[in-house]
Amino acid sequence: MKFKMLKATFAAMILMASGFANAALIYSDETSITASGQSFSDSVTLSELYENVVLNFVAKGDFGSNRLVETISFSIDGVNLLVWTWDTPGITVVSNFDNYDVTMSGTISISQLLWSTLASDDVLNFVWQNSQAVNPYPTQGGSDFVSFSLTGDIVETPEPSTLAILALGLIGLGARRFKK
Ligand SMILES: [Ca+2]
Ligand SMILES: [Ca+2]
Repeated sequence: MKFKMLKATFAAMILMASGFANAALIYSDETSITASGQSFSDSVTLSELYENVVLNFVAKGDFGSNRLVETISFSIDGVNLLVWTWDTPGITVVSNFDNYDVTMSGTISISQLLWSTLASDDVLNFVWQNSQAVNPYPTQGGSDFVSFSLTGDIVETPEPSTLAILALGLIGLGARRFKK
């Protein structure tokens, strides 16, 4: 029983030291493909600290016939995170209409090292770019679009007062154990 309590206290201390983590949406967008060689850009200002940041990316449309020229690329703050076409390894590809409409989807984990660089100024600039050969074909295989979301665990840094209360609690616990 005593050992269990000690273990629980220890776990609580580690949790406090590392901060609490909550998965949250940082940014998401879905844009229809309506032009050849279309591009997209937007930016978001960060108001939280994040870790374990993940990019979920989906591109549906004319990426299916010529892997050398029908590609999409995506970057944050000028750092290229993907260049995809129908035979890119590690992504899920579904053919909706031969040579004219495929759905490509995948997940990319952003390392903490890269994230700390990207988030250092609290602003993220998103850009995706279809190559010129990617044309809109809404009548073949349905409408074409690019969608993505960026999610991460919010790092909540504990208030100093919370830490003080925890420290007092631990001292109290220790004193009680010592008395026995
Ligand atoms: Ca094409
Ligand atoms: Ca289509």
